[in-house]
Amino acid sequence: MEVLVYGAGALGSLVGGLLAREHDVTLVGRDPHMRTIREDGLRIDGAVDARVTPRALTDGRHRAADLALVTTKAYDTDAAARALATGEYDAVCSLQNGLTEERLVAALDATVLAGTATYGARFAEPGRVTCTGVGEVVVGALSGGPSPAAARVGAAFEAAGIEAVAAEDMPVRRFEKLAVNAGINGPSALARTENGPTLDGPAGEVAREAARETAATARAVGVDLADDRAVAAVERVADDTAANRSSMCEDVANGRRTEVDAVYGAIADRAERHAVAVPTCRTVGSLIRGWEAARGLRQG
Ligand code: KPL
Repeated sequence: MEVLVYGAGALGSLVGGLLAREHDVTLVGRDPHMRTIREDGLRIDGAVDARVTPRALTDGRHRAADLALVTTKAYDTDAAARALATGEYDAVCSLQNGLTEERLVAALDATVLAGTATYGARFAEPGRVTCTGVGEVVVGALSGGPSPAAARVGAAFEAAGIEAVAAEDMPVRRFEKLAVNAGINGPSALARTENGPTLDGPAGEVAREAARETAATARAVGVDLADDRAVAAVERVADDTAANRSSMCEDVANGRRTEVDAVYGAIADRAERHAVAVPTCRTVGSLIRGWEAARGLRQG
């Protein structure tokens, strides 16, 4: 299968690199990472060891492939969609945080699939990414139900040795993932703790309440996510990734813009439309936005 990975950060490089063991992969990212991959290949270390030679581009416009995986930060989704709209893809699948798929649907003619990935990835240096935990990739139709495109994508992942599931319940899985991000990312960034201690320490109740509020919001938009399932998902991921720092904690530690709008903004917008109270998500979102504003990281 020909696969274009748009957004060769840590997760995009890891997933693209693993796929390149079996498929024809093109990574789209930034120099010096892309230049190093062109010159020396891509090295994966940690829980998986591999050296692969995917194509590495800094411009993802006017390309064609069977599948485009979108792995950019959520705030770069519109730019990714504009670039992908100049090319041709049978299917486009998001592996991003936040509910980004609707934006891809609005911009693209291709079949847009929803996806989640629980592989842990850390950018080590240009040309090298570390797998900090073997997980699984789940893909499926955005509105749920069977999807031949998702089945093909799932089979392509499995052929490359990646644990993959083609799921028919993506609506609930998307909100479950959003609950995990709401529960772990903001509290861990504010407490500056790894995922495990975030749940075990004083920030744990904030994390669990953010998950319950996300579940209430999901139910208000017609997605049947129980509070207990959302909280259990947060606790499971925090446990599985106990020693890792969340992407938001890393962003704050490195003085970078975060995905606050894609996580807490997405919950608050939907909650407001359906008169659901989400005070914890609003507070966590405001604190992270305040941190971004003080550093000039917010646009508009
Ligand atoms: O997606 C994540 C992130 O760090 O952005 C995990 C590891 C699941 C924590 O929410």
